[in-house]
Amino acid sequence: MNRFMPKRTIHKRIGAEKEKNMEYILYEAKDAVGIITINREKALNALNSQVLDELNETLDQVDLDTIRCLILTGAGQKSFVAGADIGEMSTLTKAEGEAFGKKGNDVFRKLETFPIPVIAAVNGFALGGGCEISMSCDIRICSDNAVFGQPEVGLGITPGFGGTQRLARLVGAGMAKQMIYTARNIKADEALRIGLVNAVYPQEELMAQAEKMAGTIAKNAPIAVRNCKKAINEGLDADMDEAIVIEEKLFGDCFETEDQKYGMAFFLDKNKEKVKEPFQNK
Ligand code: DAK
Repeated sequence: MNRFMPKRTIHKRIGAEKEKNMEYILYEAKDAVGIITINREKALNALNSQVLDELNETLDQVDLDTIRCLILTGAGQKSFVAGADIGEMSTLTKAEGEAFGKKGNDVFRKLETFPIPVIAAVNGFALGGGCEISMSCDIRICSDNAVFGQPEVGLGITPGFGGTQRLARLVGAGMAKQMIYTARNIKADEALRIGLVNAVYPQEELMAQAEKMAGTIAKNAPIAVRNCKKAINEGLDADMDEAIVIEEKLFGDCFETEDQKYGMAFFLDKNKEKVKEPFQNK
């Protein structure tokens, strides 16, 4: 079996034992899709240290043998994540501030480089660290009441969880600078127009649409999907000559895998008899 090959096992509810100990993160596996919900609704799902620790632990527990796409969302209908926890941050010393920043950056980077795609289903406010965590995901879709913004300069700080970097890469430097310098929030329609989100849905449809997209991704060859994520992410940080070599290697890596044999055999099998369901967990 190829080193990239997920075991074709029936999925199970993952991390079930540890889940009990989590106060602010809910995790549910639905077939090959894992749904992570930041569950701190009273504080509009603001990110404190405990939320970041639990999110980190949850990601470590995702069963990559069976889960092929993750969805990240917030509890309730008002907020995805209203930023880093301002109450907790207000009393931090310089050293504690650095430690908090590192904790956030580590978990955001873990999401960004997670082997399988992550869809942010932004169900309301995505401010400061909330906008930043959505940008660490591969794809953002949002509800029609979503609000995005980087309000940090109004609080006397710069964005600290990658906002200056990821926003500029996603929407261009000019638009990112305008959003960050003015600290102006934007609504869902504007976020769609500038390319910060891929689609806007009525709130009640958001999760169904996220699950539909995740399900579509999960049906495709898992090794190829993972390699595409790696190629896009690593290629964006390289110049074109290096980027093409990165793609070449990841393309080559797909060959001799069961997925590649299966996918191509399925195409070539005119009657679709010998190979019925490519890429599905057995
Ligand atoms: N932190 C803590 N609590 C928050 C919060 C937050 N970011 N946002 C909301 N809450 C709490 C409110 O305090 C309130 O709590 P109670 O009073 O009920 O106990 C509850 O959630 C409901 O909020 P509101 O009563 O304010 O609800 P409204 O509908 O009136 O307003 C709002 C919703 C989202 C417009 C408003 O809550 C708001 O403006 N929230 C703050 C948004 C914000 O500024 N977010 C950015 C935070 S700065 C770093 C790395 C990263 C960062 C920092 C450092 N390092 C590298 C060190 C990141 C910074 C940020 O994210």
